[in-house]
Order: sequence, then structure tokens, then C-alpha cells
Amino acid sequence: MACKRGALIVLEGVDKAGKTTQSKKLLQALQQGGRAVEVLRFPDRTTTIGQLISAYLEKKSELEDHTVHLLFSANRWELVPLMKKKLEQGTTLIVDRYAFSGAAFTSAKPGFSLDWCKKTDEGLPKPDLVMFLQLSPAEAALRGQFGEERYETNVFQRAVQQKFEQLIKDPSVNWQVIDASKSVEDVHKDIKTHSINAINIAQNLPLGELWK
Ligand code: Z5A
Repeated sequence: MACKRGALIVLEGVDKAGKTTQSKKLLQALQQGGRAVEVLRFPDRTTTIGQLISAYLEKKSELEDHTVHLLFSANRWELVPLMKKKLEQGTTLIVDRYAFSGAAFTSAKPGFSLDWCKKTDEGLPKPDLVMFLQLSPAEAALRGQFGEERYETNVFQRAVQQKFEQLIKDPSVNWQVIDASKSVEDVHKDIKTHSINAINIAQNLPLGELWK
């Protein structure tokens, strides 16, 4: 490797946990520190596959549940060559939702096992750090009403939270649970500290493969 690689940093959490707010703040802070860094978010609604997903989330189309799971997964795989290139070039990637959302959201539907849901993302670039922004349903409710999109209901979000709790127990992934009920600035401080640590460690390690 010609230069030290960038780190793959993922933010996960239930609706309104602050993933997007914190991704932007982390981007700014790392850029100000002189690091090469970019933000990605999944689903990436700009691609052809992402547009199918977006129409489904906006309830403009109906898709069979296995099919939409595979589309979410394909939407990550289509970005893998770009992600690998950026990481190899030394750019750190901050990713707003990743395979863990894929597994948690589909397995919260009736008839889906977590194992089946993880299979389609097996072998993706493995994050060096996954921060789970922990927020109770009561605290999330204080941040306003749910939107109009599919999945944005209390009952479904509780089921998703339980699936995330199962995923977090996996010691093969570097999980850090972040108390997302704190102020934006305090959450940012925690996230920045974990991220800088992960960047320093990742630069001397090869990129792993998720769930393999
Ligand atoms: N999905 C899936 O099913 N399968 C998959 O594989 C993937 C995703 C990748 C995509 O939604 C949907 O697709 C999502 C999962 C599913 N469905 N749901 N639910 P999206 O990515 O387009 O949107 P989102 O991820 O759901 O965004 P979000 O959860 O609504 O928001 P967030 O990014 O976590 O939070 P935020 O936008 O940063 O903040 C929300 C509000 O809280 C906002 O008003 C902030 O100003 C406020 N906020 C943020 N932090 C704080 C603190 N610390 N204190 C007080 N207020 C705060």
C-alpha cells in the first residue's frame, strides 16, 4: 500500500438518533484537523437501485420484502469499488447507516431471521468502528413526530431497536455504544474521540471483510 489507508467509520441507530447531524459534524471536525474524509449514506438514493428504494420508502411503490432487502444490499455492493478505492487512497469514510440497518430493519419484519438478513452483506468492507447512537423511544419522541416514510412508526422502530441490540452483541465487530440523549456537542465529543482512535489504528491494518 502506497499510503496509509483511511478508516471506515459507521454511524447506526434508530430513527432520529442523530446520525446525519453527527456525520456532518464529524466530517467538519476531521477536515479541520487536516484529514481526507468523506461522508456516504445508505440508502444512496442517487443510483438507479437507490431510486427504486427511495420510491418504496416514500410509499410510491410496493416491493416484496425479500426483494427490497436485496436492493438495499445491492445498493451497498454497487458502492464497494469506490469505497475501497477511497480507503486505499487514504480517505476516511464516515457512513450514515450500513449493513447493520439492513439486517435490523428486514429482520424486524415477520418471517425473517437475522442470519438470513446478514448473508447478503457478508464480505462487504468491514467497518473499523461502528457507533450505535442509543436513544430510547421516549427520548426520540421528544425530537418530533415521525415522518411519512415507511418504517416510521413506534411499533416498528421498537422491533428494530431489539434487532440492533442483538447485533451489538457480536464481538467480531468493533461496536461503541454512544449515549445519543446528550447534547449535540457532547455526543460529537464522544464520536470524535472514538473516530480519531479508530483512524490511528486502522492506518496500520488491512481492511477486513464483514461477517466472514
Ligand atoms: N433502511 C433499511 O430498511 N435497510 C437498509 O439497508 C438501510 C436503511 C441502509 C432510510 O432512512 C430508511 O431506510 C430508514 C432505515 C431504512 N428507515 N427508517 N426509519 P434515511 O436514511 O433516509 O433517514 P433516517 O436514517 O431514518 O434519518 P433519521 O433516522 O430520521 O435521522 P437521524 O439521521 O438519525 O437523525 P438527524 O436527522 O440527525 O436528527 C433528527 C432530529 O433530531 C433533527 O431535528 C435534529 O436536529 C435532532 N437532533 C439530533 N441530535 C440531537 C441531540 N443530541 N439532541 C436533540 N436533538 C437532536
